[in-house]
Amino acid sequence: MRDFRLYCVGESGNCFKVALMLELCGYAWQPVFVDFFGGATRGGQYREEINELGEVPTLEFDGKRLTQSGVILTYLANLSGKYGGKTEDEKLEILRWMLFDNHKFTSYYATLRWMVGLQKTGDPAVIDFLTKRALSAFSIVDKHLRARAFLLGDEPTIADFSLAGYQYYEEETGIDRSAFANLNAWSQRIAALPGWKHPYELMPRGLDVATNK
Ligand SMILES: N[C@@H](CCC(=O)N[C@@H](CS)C(=O)NCC(=O)O)C(=O)O
Repeated sequence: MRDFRLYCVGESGNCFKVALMLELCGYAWQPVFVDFFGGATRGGQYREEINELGEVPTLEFDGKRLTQSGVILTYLANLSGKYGGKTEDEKLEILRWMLFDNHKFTSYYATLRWMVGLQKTGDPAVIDFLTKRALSAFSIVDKHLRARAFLLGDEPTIADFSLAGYQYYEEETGIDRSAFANLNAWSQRIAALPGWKHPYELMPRGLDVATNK
C-alpha cells in the first residue's frame, strides 16, 4: 500500500477534493500541513522542492509528487478503479466537468470566498465581477443537476468530488444558496456517501478557528 502524504491546508477546497477521494477510496494517508496563509507556497522552498506551481494540493508517494487536483483525482480513480467512469464517453464527460470546474466553477467562487469570506476586503468591482461569474457557473451546474443525482447520472464520480470542493465551507460570500436547490441537494447527497468527512475533520486549519485570521 502506498504511503500517501497530502500537502494541504484545511481551508482549501482544492485540497479537500483530494482528501475526500483518498477517504472514499479507503486509502491510508496523512495530511502535511502547509502554512498557506503564512506565505509558504509563495516562498522559494515550497516552489523549489514541492510544487513549482506554488499551489496546494500536492500528493506525495513512492518518491513521486503529483499536483493539480484534477490530475491527482484521475490518478487515484485509475489506481482504485473507483469513481473514474467506465466507458470512454464517461471518462470524457468527467474531464469536461473537471475542466469547467477548474476554469469557472471552483476558480471564481474560491476567489470570491477568499476575498469576501476570508480576507474580508477587495475592490467592489472585482467582487461584483467574481459574484456574477460564480452565479453563472452555479446556475449552469444547478440546471444540469435538475434531472440527475450526480453529474454523470446515478453514480458519483471524481467530477462530483472536484466540483464539490468548496461546497461545505460556511464563510459568507454574498451568494444566496437558496436559489440553487439542485446544487444544495447534490452536495448533501455527496456528504451522505459512506466515509465522507468535512474538510476540517480531514486537514489541519491554517487560520485561527475563533477569529478566522
Ligand atoms: N487548479 C488547481 C488550483 C490549486 C490552487 O489554486 N490552490 C490554491 C489554494 S486553494 C493555491 O495554492 N493558490 C496559491 C496561488 O494561487 O498562488 C488545482 O485544482 O489543484
